[in-house]
Amino acid sequence: MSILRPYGDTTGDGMVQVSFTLPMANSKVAEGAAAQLAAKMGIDPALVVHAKAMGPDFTFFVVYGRVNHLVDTSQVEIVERDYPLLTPKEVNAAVKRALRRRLTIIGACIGSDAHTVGIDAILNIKGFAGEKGLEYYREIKVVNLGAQVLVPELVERARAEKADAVMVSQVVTQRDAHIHNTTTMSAAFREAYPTGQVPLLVVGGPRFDEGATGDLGVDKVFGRGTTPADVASYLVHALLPAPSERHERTAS
Ligand code: B12
Repeated sequence: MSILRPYGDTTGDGMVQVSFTLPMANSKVAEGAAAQLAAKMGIDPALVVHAKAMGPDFTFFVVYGRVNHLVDTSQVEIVERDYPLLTPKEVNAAVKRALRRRLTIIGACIGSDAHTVGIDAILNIKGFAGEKGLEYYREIKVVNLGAQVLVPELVERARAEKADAVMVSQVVTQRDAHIHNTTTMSAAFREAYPTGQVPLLVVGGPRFDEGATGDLGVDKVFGRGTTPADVASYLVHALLPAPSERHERTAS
């Protein structure tokens, strides 16, 4: 069945729970304002189940209620992985066969962002979700620049290392910092490199839209839950010739 309603207490009852903050002191009026907002969001009836002062001028709310909207799962648009998932051994073999040198990738958290846990999960040997990070791959050289790297510094280092791919992490989304920083980064690479020679630009973070590559000016966007194998397999897919072409090249 493609048409669904949310589930709260019983199947199909349409019940949801939302939370938000209003810039008002905690009071009965503030609770009424929260209920009014929820009604305008299509939650009816809306029950304010939690209200807590966040300092003198703000209140945090949790509202529980019924939405009238239906979800049509046949209309959902997602970005599917369109390349095979490879083991570290397969990735190493593919790189060795196609390049006859190691693949160099350079990673960083750019701008003021100091959230390195995500990119370290992908790059560091300790890895993520039971998978080892890209440092574990013999045929991949990882240069991890860490936190709060300035874009000009990243570009300069990428050139010095002759990086095949640049991996940027952005976790903070306040004032759309992740979008501004990423578009600044991709523009800087396009300006610094001749056309057709820009390294593969990859960005990741929990609040990116994976379908936004065009708007961000990057080759690939990875969201929450990404694992090192997803990324290593993508590098093989995007940077190396397809297996049949690889074979032809070796044969000729
Ligand atoms: C740990 C943490 C911190 C630590 C960071 C330590 C460190 N060395 O990273 C510290 C305490 C320093 C910190 C500071 C701040 N934090 Co903080 N932090 C968090 C927290 C709790 C967890 C983040 C995390 O580590 N997740 C685990 C990793 C594994 O997940 P991930 O980052 O999503 O990464 C995965 C994917 O997204 C993807 N990925 C990520 N990057 C990349 C890159 C590439 C190339 C690829 C392929 C994939 C990829 O792969 C990863 C594995 O699957 C989050 C809340 C939360 N629960 O998420 C808040 C959170 C991110 N922080 C927040 C804030 C506001 C801050 C501060 C501004 C707080 C303050 N007022 O000082 C500062 C900012 C510091 C700065 N200059 O950046 C907010 C951000 C809100 C927003 N809308 O932007 C959050 C969401 C908390 C909240 N709910 O308010 N924080």
